[in-house]
Amino acid sequence: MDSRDYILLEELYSAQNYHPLDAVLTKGKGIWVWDVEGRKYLDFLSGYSAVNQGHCHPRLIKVVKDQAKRLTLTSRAFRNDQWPLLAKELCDLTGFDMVLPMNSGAESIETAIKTARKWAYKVKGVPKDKAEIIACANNFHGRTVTIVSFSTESLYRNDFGPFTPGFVVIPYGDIDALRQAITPYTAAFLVEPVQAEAGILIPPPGYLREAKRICAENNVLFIADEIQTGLGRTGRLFACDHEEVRPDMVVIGKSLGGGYYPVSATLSTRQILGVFKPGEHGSTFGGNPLACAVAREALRIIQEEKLIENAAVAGSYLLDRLKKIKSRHIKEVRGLGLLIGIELKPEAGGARRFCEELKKDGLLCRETHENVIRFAPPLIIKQKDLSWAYKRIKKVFKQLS
Ligand code: IF1
Repeated sequence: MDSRDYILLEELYSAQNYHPLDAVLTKGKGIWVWDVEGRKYLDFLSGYSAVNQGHCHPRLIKVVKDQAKRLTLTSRAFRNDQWPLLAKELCDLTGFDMVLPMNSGAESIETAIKTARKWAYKVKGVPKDKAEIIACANNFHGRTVTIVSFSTESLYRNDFGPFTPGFVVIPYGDIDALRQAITPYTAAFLVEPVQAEAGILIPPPGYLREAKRICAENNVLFIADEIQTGLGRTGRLFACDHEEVRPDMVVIGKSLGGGYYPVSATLSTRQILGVFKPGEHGSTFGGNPLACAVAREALRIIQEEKLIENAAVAGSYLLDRLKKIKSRHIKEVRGLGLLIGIELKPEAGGARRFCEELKKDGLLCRETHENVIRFAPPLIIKQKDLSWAYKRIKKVFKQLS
């Protein structure tokens, strides 16, 4: 079978909830992936930052094999010998007291929402069913009905109502809007430290710090969604670290599973996550031994291979070079660590065609919304490979200009 055959099957039998680039991938190693015709590509998306450690990392292959032969799923009706170790290692790494394991990022965002609401009723004293959570316009926190209830993207919301009440949406980066949105019923402020899906939007310097201060002043939980920006992507363990902001609650996912397994988690203090009593929340696969063994190794790799430091150095190298590209199509080049976006002017004809051209040149990336090309290679990437990528990006801009 060739690419066309796979594409036909997918068009025939798969729900068309994506419009992928036509690269039918069959093999991955490190920063490279290969399609079924044997063409090699540099992965500049990393599974939307879920493959920070690179594809098929040998240490993860070994851990998956070993654990798969021992024990994969017990449910939390019983205990297992991996979750307690991951829980401790996550708390040691992040400085939080407690953690609740789930699978997808959305499930952990839902966990954070339920935690904040219960904390509001049991600790803050908000009247039952009156808790409000503030979120930002152009947010992306997942695809469940509750989460899209506070999305401002009609593509994510249309035809999925009725929606969950209790959310207030304010402009991203606007500190006065946050101050004004807080009421005695506000439980939490949920924010992405960088809005990746919205187009790699970095808030004004000091915004996160001031937001945290305002939340503390009003007994409102500051919840950081670090599912995409966390675990080294922006050149620090968490993107909030760039402003030395310590959230009350952090949500992580994606590369916590090393590109092998959906693993997400909500980290917080004992006072906050301690609101849960047995049976009030959970999931079949949350905290399963295979997921935890993979996550433990995924975290070790990030630390031992110094991926956070590399993201900072490699990211600023790439950003500096991209900023030098002269093209009438470029409106702005921005980024933090290895989370970088090139925003095109409306007259550039959309970011998709640049991604299609880059694919022909062996570089896989994707547009986010209409006009932003997102670059997010695995955090293991070396400078020589970034130069390889830069040459192609520069060439495509020259070609399409
Ligand atoms: C898709 C976007 C990225 C996330 C943040 C929570 C989640 C995500 C900051 C939910 C997930 C993924 C979802 C995937 C594409 C991708 C994405 F384009 F959708 F927005 F990365 F930017 N918070 N993002 O980025 O985590 O439930 O997916 O594990 O849905 O198309 P999840």
